Amino acid sequence: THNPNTNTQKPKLQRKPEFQNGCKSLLSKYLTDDVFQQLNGVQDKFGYSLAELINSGVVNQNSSIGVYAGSPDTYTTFAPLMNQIIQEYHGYDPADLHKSDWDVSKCNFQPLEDKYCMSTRIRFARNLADFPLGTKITKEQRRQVESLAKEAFQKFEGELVGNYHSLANMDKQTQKQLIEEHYLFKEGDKYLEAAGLNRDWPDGRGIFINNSKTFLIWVNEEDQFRVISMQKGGDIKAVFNRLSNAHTIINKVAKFAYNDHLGAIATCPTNIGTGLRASIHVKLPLLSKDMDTFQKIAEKNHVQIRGIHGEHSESEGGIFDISNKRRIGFSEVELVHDMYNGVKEMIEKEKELE
Ligand code: ADP
Ligand code: CIR
Repeated sequence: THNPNTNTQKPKLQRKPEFQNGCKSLLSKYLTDDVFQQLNGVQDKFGYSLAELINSGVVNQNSSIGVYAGSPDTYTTFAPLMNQIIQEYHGYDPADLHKSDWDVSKCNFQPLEDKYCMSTRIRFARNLADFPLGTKITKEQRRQVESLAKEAFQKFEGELVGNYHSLANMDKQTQKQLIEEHYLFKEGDKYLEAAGLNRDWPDGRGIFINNSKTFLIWVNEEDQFRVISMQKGGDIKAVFNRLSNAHTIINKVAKFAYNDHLGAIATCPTNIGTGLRASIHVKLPLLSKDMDTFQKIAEKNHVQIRGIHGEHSESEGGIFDISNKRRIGFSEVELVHDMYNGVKEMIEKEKELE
């Protein structure tokens, strides 16, 4: 059941929404009375309002962030709120400039042990310039994005060659299997729902899969594109190398929303900049019994701990998704190193406990 109207909020709220006791979202922290007064009633260049920007965090009080942008311009128009969220999450200042570096030869690490590392995945998020983001996009525009993508997929060569599968044409069993195997996005995320990102579902959504199932592109989920490289085991360099090649090719055919300060524009402020999340599914049955120590190692290395079926999911069999937390202020090479350092220290600790 997807509400088709979740993103058509009234442009001006009558009063500041309430946040429950114990609500820890960055939205609840930074939507002060002053910021609310200043931004209530304001709309960005695509007509996106404060009400739309914050609806997910108001409806879902257990959000960690609580906002989704409506267009590249949301970040500028709503800067008094967005800058503070970005500052706290990434440690990135309004005057900072985005860095990018995809030079795989600068990765000075060896593959991590397959005994602990089940699989490695690195993705980056992108959205097209000149379109609103998925929160505000129309059905027609979403279809346009999908058509442009399908055209571009035809031009892939070598290892990247594969097929596009539209979600609307996919049978339920295939969909379920692709989700379980960690290839495909889930359906019905309540955070995305409240931000209007599930409107017209499954229209315009789909997944490109290369022939060896090591290179994927999600189309029109939270971001218009999630470009993904993944394979079994802990050979981060191989996964990063494939993604780096794909990045070069894709940038030749698409014009993405981008600026020198924010880097690549993403729907969620956690994904701006590189849009890069490098993760390993790591087996840590002993370390994870001591969540305190586990968390401390994570924080020290700027990595995030997620469950095995993605964000907001649980672990299974002591396996966790460990990934770089920051996506901006550091280059792709540096962020992959964050993930590597975190996982390496966690494996070392696990060995001590064996
Ligand atoms: P993202 O932020 O990249 O969109 P999610 O947390 O929503 O990621 O996870 C998307 C999917 O990718 C989930 O099915 C998750 O289990 C899978 N995934 C993430 N990291 C890995 C990994 N290292 N190996 C295999 N699957 C992974
Ligand atoms: C939250 O605030 O908890 C959700 N809106 C998710 C935030 C970060 N994750 C994401 O963008 N995938």
